[in-house]
Amino acid sequence: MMKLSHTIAAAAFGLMATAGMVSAATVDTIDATSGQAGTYFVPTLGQETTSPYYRGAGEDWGWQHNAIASGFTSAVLNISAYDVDESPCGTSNCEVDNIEAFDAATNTWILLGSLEGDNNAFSFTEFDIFAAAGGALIDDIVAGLQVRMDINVTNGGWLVSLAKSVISTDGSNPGNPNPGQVPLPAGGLLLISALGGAAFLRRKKS
Ligand SMILES: [Ca+2]
Ligand SMILES: [Ca+2]
Ligand SMILES: [Ca+2]
Ligand SMILES: [Ca+2]
Repeated sequence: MMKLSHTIAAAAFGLMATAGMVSAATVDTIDATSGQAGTYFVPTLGQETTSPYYRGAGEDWGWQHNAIASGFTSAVLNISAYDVDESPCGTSNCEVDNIEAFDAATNTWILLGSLEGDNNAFSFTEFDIFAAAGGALIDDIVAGLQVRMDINVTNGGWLVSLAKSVISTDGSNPGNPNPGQVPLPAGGLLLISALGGAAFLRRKKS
């Protein structure tokens, strides 16, 4: 009987995990709507190559995630970047944008890796922040992880913008890499202005 109930509990847990309903699973998204001072997340799709969001070597910046309750058994950081011109981009001097997270216990920034985004598109780069530095960042995730980006560590002339930074635990889905507020597609705007223009002409004629 004992064994059977354990089996049922394990099966129920498995079902919940499959459905993404495990209580520890969390998604924490930092973007323009978070309103953090000193951050430059692109608010709206279409602003990704405009100032102050599209930034170069001397314009490094960082942000802070919210505290996440302990108990998770995996955690990844997904950063959505626009226009990362990483290898292959010629023979030398590709765009290298390093992502680092802060370990409070040792008062050091830990290198997670470089962005591997697409040219002229938003895409996620995923970093394992649970296994990084032998688990040294787990307590920092619980406290609220500090993250920063060193743009162009090789000092090239490349530019990059970010849409969001997402921590997801226990396999939860980080969502869409695009900036939060998506405007009407250009076709929709054209249709609306065309309809408006037609209505205006009709009124003038009548
Ligand atoms: Ca830099
Ligand atoms: Ca490019
Ligand atoms: Ca730590
Ligand atoms: Ca670029």
